[in-house]
Parts: sequence; structure tokens; C-alpha cells
Amino acid sequence: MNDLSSIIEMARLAFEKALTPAELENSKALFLGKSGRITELMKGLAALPVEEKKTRGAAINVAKQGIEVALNARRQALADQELQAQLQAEALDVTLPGRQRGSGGLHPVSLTLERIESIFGSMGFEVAQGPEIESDWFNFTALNTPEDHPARSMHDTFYVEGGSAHAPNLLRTHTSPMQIRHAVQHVKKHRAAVDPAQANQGLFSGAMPEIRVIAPGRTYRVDSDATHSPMFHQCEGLWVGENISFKDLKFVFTDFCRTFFENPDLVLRFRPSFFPFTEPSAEIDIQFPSGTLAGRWLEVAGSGQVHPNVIRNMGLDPERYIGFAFGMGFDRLTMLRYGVNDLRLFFDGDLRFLSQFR
Ligand code: 2U9
Repeated sequence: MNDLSSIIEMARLAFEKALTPAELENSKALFLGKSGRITELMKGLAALPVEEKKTRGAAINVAKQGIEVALNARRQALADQELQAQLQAEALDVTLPGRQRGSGGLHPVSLTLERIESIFGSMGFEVAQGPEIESDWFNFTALNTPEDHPARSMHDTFYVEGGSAHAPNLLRTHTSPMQIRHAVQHVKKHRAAVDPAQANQGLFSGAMPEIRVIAPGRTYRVDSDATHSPMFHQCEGLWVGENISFKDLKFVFTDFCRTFFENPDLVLRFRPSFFPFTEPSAEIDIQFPSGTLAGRWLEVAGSGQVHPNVIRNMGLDPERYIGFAFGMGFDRLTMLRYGVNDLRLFFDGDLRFLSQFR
């Protein structure tokens, strides 16, 4: 091996040893730099005779090119290594599950509310919503509830400061007051259209479109244990017209229950009862169709023909107008539909429970 070949070999080895681009540039200086081996050889040419200078010069140039080829190869190899290391460090596992933004959902009791509104909506019922802080008049008196009725006691009803018979003074114990409010507005509107002069005088016995409305919402009673919450959800319904009878109540409520529970064969029972605002009154039971409770009856609602005094308090003549009303707690309906056995789960806000309804 002549001296030039050994210089190329030395350069190749030095370049191989360089593990970073900076080390490589230092090694390059040893051979191609200002006082590197090749440069020194070039300087030595000056002392040679002309002929020898030519051949020696050409040989040195070939050696220089060989070193440059080795240098560039090593440069490329180091750059490739660096890229590989970087790719490895920033490796992305595309099979990992993505980070998701939690998706919300409706509360089971809200799902029931939507269902109730949709079913009664399909039967032509409007939805009425109104205040949860009510007056004694709308919550009790207008609904024919006597002054000494136990529901009016502080043991059963939450009263708020201030108030008078007509000013807000209690948390509504049912959504019936909203139905009275709705009915009064309905009657006022239509009788003003018929006869503006008589709009506010006496009971109305003219013609008027029917009142067909449901009132869902929060209601409050002094009651708290595993199956009672001081706040609970109720939906009441009211249909008043000139010829609305108990048979309409039976049809509407039976149809509602069969649709709600998705069971066209569901059996209902209307059992005589008493409420101040309806006469006659009935409690409504459904029969468990299957399971360990098959055949047993379960109360789901109260109902009845609206009491003539309540019809009067709407501004209507009970000789012409008649109708039915019903009321149900829909927290209970939600428990039945989804097989939930503890009412408190609805109000604890535990996502492990709630997310099952998403
Ligand atoms: C007007 C006239 C009458 C609504 C009615 C019931 C019977 C009833 C309970 C069921 C379970 C309340 O949630 S619960 O505790 N409701 O038994 N509610 S009749 O009667 C009305 C409503 C409005 C104007």
C-alpha cells in the first residue's frame, strides 16, 4: 500500500470513529483542513521536478477525492442515524385509543320527561310550565282544598317568608296550580274574542276550544326517606271540554301507559279514591306483566273528573264544561322503566350510574 492509499484508509477509519457531525468535521480537518495531510502533501509538490509534480499532483487529487467520497458517505450515515433516533424518540403509536372529550347525556328523569311530552303531544296536549314558588290560592284554594286540609300544614308543605293568600308563599306541592293558571288564561283569551264587554264578568258558558294540557315539573313536599325525596317530579294532565268523560280518561291514560312501557297488552285498574280537586276520583294501578312481581298491582297515578268548584275557579260554567285530570310522579315511572330500585340514585349525581343512560 503506498502512502496515499494508507492516508485514504486512515481517513476512512477516522471518519468511522466519528460518532457525531461535529467529531466528523474535526476528523475532516486532519486530512483536508489548512494543515491537514492532503494540504501538506500539496505544499510538498513545489519542491518536485515538473514531470513528477504532474503525476504526483494527479495522484494526490485522486486521493483527495477518495477522502471526500468517504467523508460524504459518513456524513450521510450520521444524518440517517440522527433521523432514525429522532423518529424513534417521537414515535407515535397510532393504535392507542384517542383522548376523548367526555360526551354528556340526558338524566334518566329528563329522558322520561321527554317521553311523556312526546306521547301526550301526539294526543294533542300542550305543555304548560310555570313558577315553583306558588301562592296559597293557586296551590290549594283554587283546587278546592279546604283550609284545614292536612296537606296545608307546615309538616307537609314548605312555606317561604312573607307572602299572603295570593302572593307567592310556598313551594308548589303539585303542578296543578300551573293547570289552573293555564286554564284561566285560556278562558280569558277566548271569551275576550267572543264578547269583550263581558270578558271579566261571571262564569263563561259560551263556546270555546277545549283545554288539553300537561304540566310537568319539580314539586316539593316535607318528606324524605329511601322512597321519598323532598323534591320530586310530577306530571299532571287536564282535558276540559263540553263532553269529556271518564271513558276519555280511561282511554287516554291506558294508551299513555301502554306506549310508555312499550307493552300493548298492559293491564290497568281504576280504583275509587278521593282527592279534593276531583269528583269522582280514582287511583290508577298497572299490573306487573312479568318477573317475580307478575300479576301484582302497582299504583302509578291519581285521577278523576275535575270538581265543579275547580271548573268555576277557571272562570267556566260547570253546567257546560266538564273534564278529567290526572297526576303522576315520574321519578317512579323512571325507576319502573329502567329497573332502578333506589330513588336516591337519581339525585346523587354519580356518573357511574348516570352514564349508563347516555
Ligand atoms: C286541575 C284539576 C285537577 C290532578 C290530580 C292526582 C289526582 C294525584 C298524585 C299522584 C302521585 C300526586 O305525584 S303524586 O304524589 N296526584 O293523585 N292529581 S287528580 O288533578 C287536577 C289537576 C289540575 C286544574
